[in-house]
Amino acid sequence: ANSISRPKGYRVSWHYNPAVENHHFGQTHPMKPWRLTLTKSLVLSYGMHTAMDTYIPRAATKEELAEFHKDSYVDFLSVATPQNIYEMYPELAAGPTGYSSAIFGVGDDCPIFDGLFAFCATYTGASIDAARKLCNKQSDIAINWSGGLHHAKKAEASGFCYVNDIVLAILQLLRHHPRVLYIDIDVHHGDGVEQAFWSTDRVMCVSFHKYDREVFFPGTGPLESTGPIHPDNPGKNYTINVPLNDGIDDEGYAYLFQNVVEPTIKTFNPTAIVLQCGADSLGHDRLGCFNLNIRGHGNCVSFVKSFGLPMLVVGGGGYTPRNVARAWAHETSILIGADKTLNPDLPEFMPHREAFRREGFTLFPNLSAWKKDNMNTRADVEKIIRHVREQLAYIRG
Ligand code: ZLV
Ligand code: CA
Ligand code: ZN
Repeated sequence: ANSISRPKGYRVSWHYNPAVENHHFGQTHPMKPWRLTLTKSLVLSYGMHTAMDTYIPRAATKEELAEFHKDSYVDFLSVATPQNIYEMYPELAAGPTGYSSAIFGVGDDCPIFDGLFAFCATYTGASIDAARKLCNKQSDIAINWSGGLHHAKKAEASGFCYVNDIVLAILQLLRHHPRVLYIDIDVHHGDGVEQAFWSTDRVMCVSFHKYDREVFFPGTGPLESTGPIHPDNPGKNYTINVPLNDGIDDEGYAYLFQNVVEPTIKTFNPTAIVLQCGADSLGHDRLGCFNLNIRGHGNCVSFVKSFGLPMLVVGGGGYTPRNVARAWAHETSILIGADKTLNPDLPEFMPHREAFRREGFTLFPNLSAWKKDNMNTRADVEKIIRHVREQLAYIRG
């Protein structure tokens, strides 16, 4: 049916194994793999796959996961099932529902569900595959919408994330790339990636997020958190945090994003960029509190792409599935250079079209009109930009 010509002068690859769609965190859990089904449906129905190399990557192996994660944690993930978890760890049994204490971070946010290991190995396999295609220059921009699970730690699941596919992908990139810039526009702080590369000057981590230490998960990522304090530690100043209040809009976010990202790229001089595109920073997200529209979110992708560096693009959070799919389909079109020509009206014939009925069958519904006022003042934004510029004065690319 539809087809889109390949971008001129660069190659884009799409890494997706639909096996991720077979897994569910539980009926009431906000993380819905269904958003990936809807994203795929839009990408294919618009014909965007014809402009990319598409790969169905194999699952990551235990050995591959152990390049970052602790062996005992990988072993645990590979054997734990809803059936055997209480036998293996009786201390987890709290009562009829839930777990009492956290073993490897397992609990209500990170339940043990059927096929958990296959799910983790599948989304991670796609990020590792994407990174390898960038390393051997078979691709200039590699996309894995099923990845981006930025909270996972070396031996701990956290915030819906079990295996940190981003860390594993960056470790692949570091085999060929001297400096990797990580940028995270998920509404939550990218704490797992930050922690993994806290003490190195080869990876610079930049996260934009809602910050409220007491009430908003994970409670880390203040402006002052810029790496280790010790003057001899190479990671000092190689972390940038952009803490935000509720309700930031397209204009404020674009201004901040450009004034943080551009000087960071010019100073750090990365040879590759990893962009985490968590879509819970959109307005109307079930867990988020920002006010971005699909175009406002996508402008971050366009801006990063404009530097022309090898790019790994991953998904992340996003809890209103139809809007997640709209954002990631739009961002796919940006990455293949087709955003100006794509019809904003959704294809007339496509699987699951009904899921998009509520806001009208458009890629760009108005997501600004909702409960959150913008609590970020001009002074807050200028303070952040000033702080980042002062910080960057300490580093050399
Ligand atoms: O989008 O959770 O607030 C990347 C990502 O960044 C918490 N968790 C922790 C602290 C105490 N718990 C709450 C436990 C609740 C367990 C289930 C929910 C269930 C229904 C609706 C909302 C939640 C929920 N959980 C909302 N926020 C949380 C956070 C974790 C957020 C992870 C974001 C992941 C994929
Ligand atoms: Ca973030
Ligand atoms: Zn998030």
